[in-house]
Amino acid sequence: MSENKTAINWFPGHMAKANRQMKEQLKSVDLLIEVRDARIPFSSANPDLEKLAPQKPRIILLNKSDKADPVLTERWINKLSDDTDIVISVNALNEQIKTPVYKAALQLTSLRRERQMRKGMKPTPIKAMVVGIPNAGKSTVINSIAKKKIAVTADHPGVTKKVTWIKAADDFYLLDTPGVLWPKIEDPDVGLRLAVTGAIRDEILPLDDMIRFALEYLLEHKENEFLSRYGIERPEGWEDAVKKIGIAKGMIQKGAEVDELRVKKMLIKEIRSDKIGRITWEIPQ
Ligand SMILES: Nc1nc2c(ncn2[C@@H]2O[C@H](COP(=O)(O)OP(=O)(O)OP(=O)(O)O)[C@@H](O)[C@H]2O)c(=O)[nH]1
Ligand SMILES: [Mg+2]
Repeated sequence: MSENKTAINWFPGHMAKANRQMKEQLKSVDLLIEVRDARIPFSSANPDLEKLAPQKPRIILLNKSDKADPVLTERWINKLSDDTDIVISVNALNEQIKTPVYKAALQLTSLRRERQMRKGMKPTPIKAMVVGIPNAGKSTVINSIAKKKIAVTADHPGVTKKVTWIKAADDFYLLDTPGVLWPKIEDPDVGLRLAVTGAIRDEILPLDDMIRFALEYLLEHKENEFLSRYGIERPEGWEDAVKKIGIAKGMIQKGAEVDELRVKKMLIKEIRSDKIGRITWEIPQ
C-alpha cells in the first residue's frame, strides 16, 4: 500500500453498513439537515450524499460559524445555495436555531403542502433527518432544534427497528439519531483541512503535515494576525516560522535548540481554539 493510500484509508470498515442503514431511514424523511463545518464547507461534505439521497431537499447548516471567517461564510452561503438547498450559517452551541431551521423546512416543503391543501387535506408533518460527518455538530444541532419537546416513537413500514421521532413543532419532526457520513478524502488537502479543524483524529496524519499546511495557509491568508500573535518577523517559510515562534516563546531545549515538537503542538492547539482568530480553511472558487 502506498503512503498516500494509508493516509486516506483511515475510516473503519463499517461505512457500507452505515450507508445501508441510512438509506433505509432516508426513505421516511422529506428533507435532510446536513451539518457541515463552516470553516471547511467543502471538505466537511460527503459528495456521495447526493447519490444516497437524490432529490431530497436539504437545509445545509454551516455550523461552528463562530469559528469561521464571517466574510468567507457569506461567500460560501452564496456559492452553495440553490433551488433545492437552503444554506444557513449557525452556531448550534450558543444560538437558537430552531426558528430558522423550521422556516427553511416549511419553505422546502411548500409545494407538497400546497398540493395537499388544494385537495382539502391537512398537510402531513415534515420529517427531517440530521446528517453530517463526525464531529460536525449533529448532536448539538438536534438538541438545539428539539429543545425540551417530548420524543415520540412510531413504527414505520419498511423499517424494522423502531425509529424515534422528536417533535420540534406541531408539524415538524426530527429523527432522533443522526446519519453519520464519512468524509471523502481523495485530495490530500481535504484530509489536512479535516485534521486541522479536528474532524479526524490526530493520529491519522503526521503533525508535520498539519503544521506545514496550516502555517503556509496562514502566512498566505492571515499573515498580519499570525505574525502579531507570536511577535515575530516575516519568516522564510513554515519551518522558519516554527523556529522563530520557539525563540519568541522561549520554547528552548537543552543545548539551546528550539523545542519544535512543543511549538507545533502549541500551534495546533491555538489554531483550534481560535487564538489566531476566526479562520476558514478553504475559499469558494
Ligand atoms: N464553537 C462551536 N462548537 C460547536 C458548535 N456545535 C458543536 N460544537 C462542538 O463540537 C463538538 C462536536 O459536537 P457534536 O454535536 O458532538 O458533534 P456530532 O456531529 O454529533 O459528533 P459525532 O456524534 O461524534 O459524530 C462538541 O465539542 C460541541 O460542543 C458550534 O456551533 N460552535
Ligand atoms: Mg453525535
